[in-house]
Amino acid sequence: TDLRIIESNSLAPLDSREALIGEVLRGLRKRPRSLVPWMLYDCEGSRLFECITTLPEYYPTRTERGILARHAEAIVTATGADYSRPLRLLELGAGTAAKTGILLSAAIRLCGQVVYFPVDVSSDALEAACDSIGCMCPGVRLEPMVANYVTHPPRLERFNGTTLAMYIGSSIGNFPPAEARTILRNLRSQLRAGDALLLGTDLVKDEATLLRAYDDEAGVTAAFNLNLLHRLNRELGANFDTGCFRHRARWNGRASRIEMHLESTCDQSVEIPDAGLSLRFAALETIHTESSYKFTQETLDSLLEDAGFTVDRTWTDPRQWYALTLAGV
Ligand code: AVI
Repeated sequence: TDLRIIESNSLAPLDSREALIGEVLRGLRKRPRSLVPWMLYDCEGSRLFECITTLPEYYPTRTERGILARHAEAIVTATGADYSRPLRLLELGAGTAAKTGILLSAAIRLCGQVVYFPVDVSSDALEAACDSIGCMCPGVRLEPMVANYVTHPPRLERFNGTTLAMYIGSSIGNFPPAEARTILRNLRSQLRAGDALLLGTDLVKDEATLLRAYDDEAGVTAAFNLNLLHRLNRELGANFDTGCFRHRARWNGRASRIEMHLESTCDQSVEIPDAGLSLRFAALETIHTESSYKFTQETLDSLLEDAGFTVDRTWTDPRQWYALTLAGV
């Protein structure tokens, strides 16, 4: 399949070296120090994230898959699509499309003609997505696109049927609220009356469950977080001693988010030659590397409404840990 490529510069930039240096300068010279989540996803980071999704403590992936498996046909039906016309499934941040096949199979059963339009910054991930969807749902037409959907929201060509946009995997939760709203507003501006959005979000729950999901027994999430320092060592010639930083997961109840930090275990100096930086870290000082926002039905509804969507229906699991919300334009 041909990949359409749109230049990108913020989510996980196609030219990551320049952006990496820019973010290191922006985030490590100020206090409190912070870096941006896309930096976690180099090759090793993406591999570690795939491992995280299978951990016993990391419930979001399997909970979302369970909701999809149970309600896929109801979700497609609730879009109100006219099955005499084709159905287009646009997926933001498709990744490897591991869960999307469930919805596409339901769409094929209900509506003969289905077009799958996955958008992702990683061409490797898109190729994997198209391979797996090609096998799982052979009747689906594939139109993949490499793009940064934050800076360059995909332009949708006119289409003689309903478009269902999917943004699942709780990825919206890794953006601060203002950015999340912008992403959804931009997406909405590409949709037309009758089209719909399916949004996957993680819900607020007891703190211990949340913390376990981001600080697992086997230490995979710790390795995922610390890999960011290995990446700066590999790509920018930095000399972080990763034995002198430790992974911390915190629940910030006021902001309703889990935060991942890297905490310095002692007073130390670090050089990052390719960014021209010399840094001093005090013992217990942290670098905030990721936030993962958790929603309630109310905060979810207002996020969608502020972005101009109307909430149609939410499907959840028996414990109400995770939500898939269908919203109209
Ligand atoms: C990709 N994203 C939805 C994950 C999350 O849960 O926020 C990233 C992650 N970070 C640590 N574990 C998983």
